[in-house]
Amino acid sequence: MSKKILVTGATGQVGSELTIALRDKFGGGNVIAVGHSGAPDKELKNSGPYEVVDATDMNALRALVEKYEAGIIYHLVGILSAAGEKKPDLAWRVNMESLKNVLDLARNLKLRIFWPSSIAAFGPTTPKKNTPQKTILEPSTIYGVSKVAGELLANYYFLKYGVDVRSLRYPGLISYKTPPRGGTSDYAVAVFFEAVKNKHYSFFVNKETVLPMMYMPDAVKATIEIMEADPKKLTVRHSYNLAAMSFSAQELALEVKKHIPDFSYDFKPDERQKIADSWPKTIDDSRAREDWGWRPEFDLSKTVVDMLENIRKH
Ligand code: AKB
Repeated sequence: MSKKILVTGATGQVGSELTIALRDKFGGGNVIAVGHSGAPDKELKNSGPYEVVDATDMNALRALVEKYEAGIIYHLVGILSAAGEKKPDLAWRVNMESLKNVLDLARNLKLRIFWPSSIAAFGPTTPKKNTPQKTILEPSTIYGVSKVAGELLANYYFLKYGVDVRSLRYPGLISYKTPPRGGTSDYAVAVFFEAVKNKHYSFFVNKETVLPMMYMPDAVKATIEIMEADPKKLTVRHSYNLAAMSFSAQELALEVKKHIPDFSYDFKPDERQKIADSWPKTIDDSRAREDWGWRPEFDLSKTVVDMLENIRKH
């Protein structure tokens, strides 16, 4: 199998960091960043090939795989939960058609695929504490519906066609390289930028809101680890539960305030509160730990220190 890697959604929150990590590991020329609407930053553009393709366009995507003789796709294209509620038809089309294209290419060209699911696959009827790997999946957002459908489709392609597709249910992701874009967990990113710039942040969820979260270096590590894992060890082909930490919006604000004493904050919940309330508070990721040795490195205090340091630097 060719060692060349395509990363779709490369200018997004995960893509912009995962692409660089993959280039560091496998060489810049071997990792092709594929963007669509977002503009690549200097680092992404200068560290290896950059292509513009709409992943819902099967012919264009196939041409790209053939041009580079790619063997692996990290398919990160997706419209997130809050943005999806504003444009459900578009979210379904982008999230599902692009995934179907990637799975069909994998089936025909024997590619290995990574595709992220999310805690958004869970819904109001899912047990909220220590949410099990196998549980009720009845999401109330179109994004969540596309994640459940995507998990089922991925597993179907694995069973029916032997496609080597691997997936993680990402928690809310905290990172400093790209601004938050249409997610419900965005408050856990925006608070850092606002605290540094304006010394004030209005959370769009209430102070008791607890969600599973993860710092981006852990998400990147997990993504590369599952893709490098021995396929015989993978017992889940829908999507693995993945966890690092859970905290309330208030706990996050207090942790930031430890480092910025004149930081002030308040809570003005909007329509995203309902989405946050439909998701779990803590996740049981023991299957990922047992199957391929998953261990997170960042807790809340380490994350806050690193985020503030990097935001000030950049
Ligand atoms: C969102 O908030 O929509 C995403 C997610 C949890 O998948 N960050």
